[in-house]
Amino acid sequence: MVRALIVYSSLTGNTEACCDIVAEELENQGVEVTTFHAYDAMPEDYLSFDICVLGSYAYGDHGVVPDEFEEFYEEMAQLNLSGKIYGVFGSGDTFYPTFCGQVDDFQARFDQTQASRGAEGVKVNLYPEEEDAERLVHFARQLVETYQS
Ligand code: FMN
Repeated sequence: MVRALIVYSSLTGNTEACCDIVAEELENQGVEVTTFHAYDAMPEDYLSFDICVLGSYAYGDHGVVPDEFEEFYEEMAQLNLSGKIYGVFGSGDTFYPTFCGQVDDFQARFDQTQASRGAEGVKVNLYPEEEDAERLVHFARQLVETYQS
């Protein structure tokens, strides 16, 4: 069975709602899903999974990685995830000059690990509305399709 790990962080529930949509669709696609909060996860945890997913909100005026992901983000630089598929989603607020910069930052980090991007990152403005949910479902399906191709 294909296995996916989603590591996420959410302060006010928006990213968590995105995470639930992604997890449900991965399960619909027959994937066994494990979900860890950023506080309880280390980048090495991805080594035991086929599909590596990360969901984070944006923090700081330039959309940077939130505090609880900082160590994780730093440690990702030493990780080799070649052969694995990854995908990043996140929530932010278009009010800020840099909208969802954390999604780009985490994608760049995953690229350094030599994992393959299975789907383009999804940036959600605040809480996922219907159209966002569709993009997140598509994201999850694409991750599985890329893994299987
Ligand atoms: N969103 C952005 O897109 N870019 C930012 O630079 C940014 N900075 C923020 C700084 C602070 C102090 C706060 C409170 C929010 C900021 N946000 C920014 C918005 C949050 O990322 C957004 O509200 C998000 O939906 C929160 O997700 P959560 O409900 O999962 O915690």
